[in-house]
Amino acid sequence: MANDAPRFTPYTHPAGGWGTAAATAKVLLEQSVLTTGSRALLSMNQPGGFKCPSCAFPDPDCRKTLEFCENGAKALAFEATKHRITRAFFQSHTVTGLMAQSDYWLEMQGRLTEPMRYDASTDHYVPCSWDEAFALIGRHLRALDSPHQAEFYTSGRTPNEAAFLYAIFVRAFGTNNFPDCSNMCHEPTSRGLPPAIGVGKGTVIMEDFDRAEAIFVVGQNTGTNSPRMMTNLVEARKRGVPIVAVNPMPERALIRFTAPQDIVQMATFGSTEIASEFVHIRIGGDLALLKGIMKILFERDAAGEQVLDHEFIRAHTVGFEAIRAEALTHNWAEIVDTSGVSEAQIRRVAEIYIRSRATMVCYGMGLTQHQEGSRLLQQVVNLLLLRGNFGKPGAGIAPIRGHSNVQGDRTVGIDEQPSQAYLDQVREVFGFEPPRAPGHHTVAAVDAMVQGEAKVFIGMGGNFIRAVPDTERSYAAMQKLALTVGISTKLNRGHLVHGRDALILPVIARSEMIRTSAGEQFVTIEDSVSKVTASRGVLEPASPDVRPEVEIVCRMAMATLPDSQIPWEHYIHDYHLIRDKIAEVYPEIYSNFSERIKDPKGFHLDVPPRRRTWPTPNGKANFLLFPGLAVNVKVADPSMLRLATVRSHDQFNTTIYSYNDRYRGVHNNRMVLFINAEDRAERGLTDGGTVALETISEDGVTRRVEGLTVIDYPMPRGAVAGYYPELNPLLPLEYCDRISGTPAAKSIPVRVITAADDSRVTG
Ligand SMILES: Nc1nc2c(c(=O)[nH]1)N[C@H]1C(S)=C(S)[C@@H](COP(=O)(O)OP(=O)(O)OC[C@H]3O[C@@H](n4cnc5c(=O)[nH]c(N)nc54)[C@H](O)[C@@H]3O)O[C@H]1N2
Ligand SMILES: Nc1nc2c(c(=O)[nH]1)N[C@H]1C(S)=C(S)[C@@H](COP(=O)(O)OP(=O)(O)OC[C@H]3O[C@@H](n4cnc5c(=O)[nH]c(N)nc54)[C@H](O)[C@@H]3O)O[C@H]1N2
Ligand SMILES: [Mo]
Repeated sequence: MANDAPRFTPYTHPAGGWGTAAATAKVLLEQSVLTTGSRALLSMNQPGGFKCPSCAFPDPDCRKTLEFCENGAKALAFEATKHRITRAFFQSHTVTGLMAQSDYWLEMQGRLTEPMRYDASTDHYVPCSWDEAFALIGRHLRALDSPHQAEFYTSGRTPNEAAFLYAIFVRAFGTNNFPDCSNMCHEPTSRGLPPAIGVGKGTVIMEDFDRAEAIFVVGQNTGTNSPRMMTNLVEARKRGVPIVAVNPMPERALIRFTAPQDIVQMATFGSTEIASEFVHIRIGGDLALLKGIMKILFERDAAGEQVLDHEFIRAHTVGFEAIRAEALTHNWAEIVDTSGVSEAQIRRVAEIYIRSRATMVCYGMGLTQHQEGSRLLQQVVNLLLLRGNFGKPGAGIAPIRGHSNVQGDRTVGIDEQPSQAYLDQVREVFGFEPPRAPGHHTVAAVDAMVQGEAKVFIGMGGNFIRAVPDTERSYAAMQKLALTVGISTKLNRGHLVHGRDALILPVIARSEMIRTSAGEQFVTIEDSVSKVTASRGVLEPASPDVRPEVEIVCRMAMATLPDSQIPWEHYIHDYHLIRDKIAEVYPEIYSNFSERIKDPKGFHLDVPPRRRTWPTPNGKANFLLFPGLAVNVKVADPSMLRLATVRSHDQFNTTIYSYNDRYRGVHNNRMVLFINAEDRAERGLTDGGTVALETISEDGVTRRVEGLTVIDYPMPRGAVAGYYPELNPLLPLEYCDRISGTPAAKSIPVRVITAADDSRVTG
């Protein structure tokens, strides 16, 4: 159909608005859930209802309107879909056959309905009972020479209750191998911020958006990945608050937005200008921008202007002199060259920062996924400290988290480097000695598979193999394992790239009811601003044979640790008992959990920097030095381009909802390369032509992706972009942040290969 032909037509309307309304209706219709879906939408993020399964952005306490979010609705529609995968489906497809299908096709098959076991003799998944499945897991885990030969992955949709028990089970089994989706995501936040301010979390709450006098949105595609935050940005702009958007891609919603909740704006086709300054940064140019702003602050301070909060700096911080001296060493030519931003614009941005008495910096993967992501974030902290932007209304650092409960999972123990204090509490409360040595994060887990050290992989949600770097090497490594287990709602690549034994264990989803012998249960979620709320599903489970994640964790534990003294059986039925244990293990933040969670609005966990208290070793906020302007290792090759792998508007991580990316004007194609027209012309390429990309690396491995359509796009010179996960084969496993191990998925050094290049090589 002509309609399905790939095409690129620049999007010139405001983001949001009627396009959003239409897209929501379409997706509910396609998943055949128009009535149940819209009914469920009414309970989403409402007191007594369930938490949106999409992103981690908080929902407001007091907005009267239905919180309407196109991508939240999509996530729900795909979860509440009428389509089902039954045993007949697996009977009619071999795993090899399924492997040839696209991620989109796999997703469209619908919800998993019963446990399945891989049968190597026929290359089919075949039905197995839950008892058999747990027995197989127990057998494999008990047969290992060491508990460290197993990897226990978590993805951030898993609720607190399941994650907490999973952490206890795995530690009782004997390892800290907790690769987590956050290891590919906000780990630079978790590791980079603690030495600076004492916590690895954001320091703002929802109300701060209403009090901020300037908001920075750096390396985050808000309109697509945290659409509910657009409401806050629109409201801020209406109050006249300047918004500085820093991004190599002029993301449409950061330029102009129509709030779908705003009846007047919808009726009049009105819209709000979002960014008062759009900073078209080079990939990896943010450090230079930050240093430029700081240089201006220091120079104006030296000239006697009141631009720094000296009182705050004196009372609360250490390390000021060193970072000042370093920032002043950089000259404008190098700052402008590295950032790609003019001195005049950096001065305008600095002026906005200086005039604001309360500034928030929100950021996403555009800052975290670089080789020095953790240290880059420490420079964001430096900038904020200079004007005392912590512990006052409207100010602070705001990592915009990904998965809806990714922050919560970390809080309740999913951590490969747990603190000794937590381990002591676990010993105290559960009466066993947990392992003390650090375990594997995601990259280390893949490496252990490559080295042949890992034997068992258990995935609590997510799509590990499709999310990790170095696709080809990772697939091969995964296939060497003795057992792989996918605990999932939907079929994904992770079930098809499997070990010798493999299980698919289908779960009850966020929007669905959990009923046990003790009655209906609810779970809890912690959002990006450390607010904990209850989530109660309202829909019937996808099939009678799907199970809650809590039950699956407990039964894995019972099958693996038959002598365990922990009352796993009780936790299956009564989630209050789990929350009581969370309160015992974390008395400082979770005391009285069961009582406090009764408040339908939830409660905030304590974040000490909000009180200007710094749980760092020296009890101060630390200015941390990071000399230079580069966040990635320099590559000498003059043909090099920096590739950012990003999300389209129609995907949730590895889940592909469609082949369109409305706001970027792309239709029916995900194999695209966004490139600056001059970079394109210099390479003799044509707009709309087809090329391959190859990674520039020194490890002798060829990493190449073929068949990418070239699209002229307003990218800065030297920067290109394309979609994750299709481009993951280009990302070397070792190419990650030194401190946090987070893959540098936003700055892969690549070169473009054309058919002519290939014929020169071979001819
Ligand atoms: N609908 C939807 N919602 C989601 C998700 C989803 O896939 N779909 N995923 C969830 C998850 S797990 C996460 S982590 C978040 C991700 O949300 P985001 O952080 O918004 O994720 P990305 O799309 O990876 O890209 C972020 C932005 O970084 C920019 N960027 C790239 N390189 C640089 C750079 O060097 N500097 C700067 N300043 N910017 C740069 C890109 O142009 C892009 O706009 O969203 C969550 N919410
Ligand atoms: N190149 C590149 N790679 C990246 C990124 C990038 O920007 N570029 N981003 C990284 C980031 S930020 C992240 S967070 C990771 C994402 O990595 P993951 O979190 O592992 O991936 P998802 O695609 O979110 O996982 C989707 C699967 O989760 C399962 N699922 C959905 N809901 C539930 C539920 O309620 N319970 C359970 N048990 N299972 C459920 C479904 O089966 C679905 O197929 O990818 C990372 N990889
Ligand atoms: Mo993420």
